[in-house]
Amino acid sequence: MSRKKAGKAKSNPSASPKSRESAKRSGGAGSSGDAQPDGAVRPSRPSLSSSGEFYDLAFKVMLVGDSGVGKTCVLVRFKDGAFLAGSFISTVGIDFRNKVLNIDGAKVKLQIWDTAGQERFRSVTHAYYRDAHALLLLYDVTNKSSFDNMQAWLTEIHEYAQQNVVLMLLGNKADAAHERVVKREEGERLAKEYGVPFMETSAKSGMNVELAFTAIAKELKHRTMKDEGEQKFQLQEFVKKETRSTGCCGF
Ligand SMILES: Nc1nc2c(ncn2[C@@H]2O[C@H](COP(=O)(O)OP(=O)(O)OP(=O)(O)O)[C@@H](O)[C@H]2O)c(=O)[nH]1
Ligand SMILES: [Mg+2]
Repeated sequence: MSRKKAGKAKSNPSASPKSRESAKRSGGAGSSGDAQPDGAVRPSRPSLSSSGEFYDLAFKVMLVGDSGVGKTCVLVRFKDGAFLAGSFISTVGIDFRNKVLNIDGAKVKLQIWDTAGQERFRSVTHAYYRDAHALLLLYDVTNKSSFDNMQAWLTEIHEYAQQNVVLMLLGNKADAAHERVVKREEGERLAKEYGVPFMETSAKSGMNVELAFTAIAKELKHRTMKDEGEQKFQLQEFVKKETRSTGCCGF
């Protein structure tokens, strides 16, 4: 299996759809290998990166949800293992980071797009949906309106994203027990209604953050590399099992 280097994390906070095209040409997830009919990228030639990271498959994952729900913090927790405490700096436009995961023997590169939740950047976000292989839709368990807006986000996703996009609902800030206004059961109910996997996360404590991205990467990998005789991967079942075993959401 050939492997390609993973590009270094890039920061492009105000990227427009136009600049995104040039980013693609100069090394975005969609440009560094052979695009397959399923949209996954399988690099054709191995090469060595400065960080020594190679990958077999590449996918684009988008973080969406209202402003302030913790999208950037979830991404920073996943990428750097740190929590961005202190004053809230709202994302402008869009930004992305890469991370390579080892999924069942394959190196899977996730290019993760961190979108701005603010309404005024919505048209920028719309332009990215169609390229996304997976979407993590976040609300804040301490903010009722962010949860009430899930319906509108799901409608938007239905309108702009690919039909077979992998979708997961995340209730973030589960560490903030005293400020919680959305019960875990409410999140579970909504997810069930829409048939999507669900878990509560905390960018602050790190709870379930790695799991959310790993589950997405597993689903995308299994969809792309269907090995003979291998059992079909069940994302919902995996999430249920793993969140239970990590004692999810026991705040
Ligand atoms: N307690 C707690 N606070 C969090 C958590 N995640 C994020 N925050 C805080 O919530 C605020 C907003 O976080 P961001 O990650 O910047 O929010 P965002 O969704 O990226 O917002 P936009 O960029 O405007 O769309 C910051 O002050 C964070 O410190 C969490 O898991 N727990
Ligand atoms: Mg942000």
